[in-house]
Amino acid sequence: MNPADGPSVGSDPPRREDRGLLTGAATFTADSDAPRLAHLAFVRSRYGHARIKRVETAAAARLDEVHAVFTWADVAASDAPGVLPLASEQLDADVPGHPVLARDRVRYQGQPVAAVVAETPALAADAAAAVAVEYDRLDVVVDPVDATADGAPTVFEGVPDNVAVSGTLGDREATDRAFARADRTVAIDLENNRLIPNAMEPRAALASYEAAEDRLRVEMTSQSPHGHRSDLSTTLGVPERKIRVVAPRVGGGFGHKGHHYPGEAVAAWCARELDRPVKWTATRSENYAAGAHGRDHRTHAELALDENGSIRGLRVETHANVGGYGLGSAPVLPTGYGRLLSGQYRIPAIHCRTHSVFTNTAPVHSYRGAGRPEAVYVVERLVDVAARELDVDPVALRRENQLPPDAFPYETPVGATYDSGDYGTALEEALTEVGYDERRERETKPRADGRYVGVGVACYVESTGLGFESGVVRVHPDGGVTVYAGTHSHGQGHRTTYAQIVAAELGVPYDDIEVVEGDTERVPAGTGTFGSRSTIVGGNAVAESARAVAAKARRIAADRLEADVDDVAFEDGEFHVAGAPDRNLSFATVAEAAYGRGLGETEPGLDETTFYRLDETAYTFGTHAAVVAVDPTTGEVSIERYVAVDDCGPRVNPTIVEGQVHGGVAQGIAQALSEHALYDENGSLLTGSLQDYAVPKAVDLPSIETGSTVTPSPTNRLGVKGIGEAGTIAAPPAVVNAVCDALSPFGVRHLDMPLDAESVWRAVEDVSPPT
Ligand code: MCN
Repeated sequence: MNPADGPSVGSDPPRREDRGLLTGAATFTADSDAPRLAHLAFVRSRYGHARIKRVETAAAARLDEVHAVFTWADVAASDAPGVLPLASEQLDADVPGHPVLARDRVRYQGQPVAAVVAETPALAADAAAAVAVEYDRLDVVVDPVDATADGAPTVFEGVPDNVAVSGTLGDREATDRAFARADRTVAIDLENNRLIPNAMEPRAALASYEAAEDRLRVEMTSQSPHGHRSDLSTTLGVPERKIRVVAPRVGGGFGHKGHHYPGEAVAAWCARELDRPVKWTATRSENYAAGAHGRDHRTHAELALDENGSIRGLRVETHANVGGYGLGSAPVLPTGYGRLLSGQYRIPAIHCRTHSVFTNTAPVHSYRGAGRPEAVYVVERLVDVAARELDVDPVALRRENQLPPDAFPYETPVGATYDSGDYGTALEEALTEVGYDERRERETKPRADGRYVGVGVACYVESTGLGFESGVVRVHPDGGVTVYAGTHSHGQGHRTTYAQIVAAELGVPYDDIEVVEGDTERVPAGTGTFGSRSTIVGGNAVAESARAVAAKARRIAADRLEADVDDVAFEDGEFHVAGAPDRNLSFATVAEAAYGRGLGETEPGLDETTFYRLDETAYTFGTHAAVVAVDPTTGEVSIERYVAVDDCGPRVNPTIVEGQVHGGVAQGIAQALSEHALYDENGSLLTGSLQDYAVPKAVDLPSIETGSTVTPSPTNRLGVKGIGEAGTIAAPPAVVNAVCDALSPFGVRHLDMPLDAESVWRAVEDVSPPT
């Protein structure tokens, strides 16, 4: 087969992953079994904030087929530290870490207090219900602004103001000067609603302990197997070399499965303590109560402008909810969030101040977009509000301030260096597609059906990539190829796209290439899949290895053909001497030779490993446009058109890229219109199940129309940028801008997400009817 005829970069082979998913043959961690398998269930805190007076385990332990009931005292008596590593060194305060089972205090509803291991999941759940916990309830705070008020309940004694860490970016004085000189200033207060990630597959782990070798094997739902190995090593006090993390198929993650939690760590600890395999599968409610949530920002932002609409300055102050414990690096806001505050615009002065605040809610961590949706929402709402106050078209204001294509590389006042971009082209394409001009003309009058139509756009810039990844390309003696990568696809389709990249670089048929991820003993090292980094970092890692393998194969062929290496060409799957096509060798013959069967001077093996490192970020960008119709009598919002034009550089697989955009937009629309994780004043999660937390159904979503522009990134040889999060970043401001546009005849200036029917209806009722 001529590889050039097969799928390669830029083509659309169907996702290899889908056959198993569509036929139901795919298996997940919860499907795994083991001899003598026991099951783990947790006793979780009923309260948002309480001291634990007593945990009574005897009744549960006496139940049939209950193998053990553990509390913190048992963990403390073992050789495991039992505490999740936090980003403590990055915090302003030296707070205690998250114990895998509560020590003497619980700081959020759902925090694990005790663990029960029994013969079946049902027996474990029954036994967990038989554990009696006596609490002394403490005052609760759930809102990040309220938590900084004088007299607010204190989550950690050592942090009286509840502020885990504060930070600033940009030049305060220059920004204040820009505001002092400005012709106009515009301010907005907005909330970025708290969300709960909803992967189809809840978290799960099956841990086995091999006592003779003192080795742990933890099969788990992970986006970052090597990262989890390292976290487990710290929490369990077991060297990394003694832990094997295997992540089989993972049914979605959205950031949620990149973090380290008590569930998986306790399963591994129990397996060691009991010397038998132990499985834990989270219920949906456990995932809701005690998995990391996302977003939850309160922001005050101000824009300074000239009278001609040139933006002169931006000031932003944000309180972000960290939850009961600062997991990982999530609390450190200025970098992931503040760095994006210049958006697509030339803004001479920006200052951003952030406060990451402890509250009695589940830990908040990265959820698809992780800081970027929050930043883009601030900028894109502010620009729309400014346009309305200046009485100019929101698109005209964007055009006035957008960076031109010759501005790159562009250094923003908040420390980002944008690599490449052509923002205007993506904007114009989206506007043409959505029919922007004709829709604007209809803006102020209701349609015949009484609905008000609005159109909104959001222009975004998104940081993608960074860090290191390993990529191995191993050619087998028969010419087949296995690729190993340190990333871990959990829906993104790396088995397809990495094979396309390697097929293009190596020139072997796509069907001869297999991709392996998700096993710390088969893959040398890895960082994982998050931050839309896999293609740019992992893809370049496997591409480098493929190039090195191709070069070596050519040397071996030259040896065998007794020709100069520069005279050897590789075409149609064969090496041949230039000008002498009958002096040729197949790729498989060269592969066989590489393993010693007829090897000449060249060292044996056809197997290369690259530790690829990316120090510069690639900035994906685009424009999304939404057309909505709002019924002012019911508050119901329907999205009539949704157009997404994204630029992630060359697309390895355009269909996969579009799929990524579709999924992200669906989640972004969900944030804009329906999803909201809510706690009451006691710290009880009100939206603790799919029944209460309004994940949209397919009928609630519009048809998503995708377009693209292609601006390669100079940061990497493939020229690619990431695309996995673009939809969740652009959709919320596009939809909210469109709804506010539709409601402008009613004098509605801003509405906080989610724009559900009740809040839209109330907003319309609260203002005077249009004249
Ligand atoms: N791609 C491409 N050409 C490009 C860029 C990407 O063909 N120029 C392809 C990639 O090769 C890959 C997919 O698009 O198959 C996404 O690639 P990339 O943007 O590199 O993102 P990652 O693979 O690192 O995925 C992470 C990203 C994040 S951060 C979240 S959260 C997320 C997401 O991807 N969670 C997902 N997409 C998801 N999709 C599914 N189905 N499930 C999730 O949990």
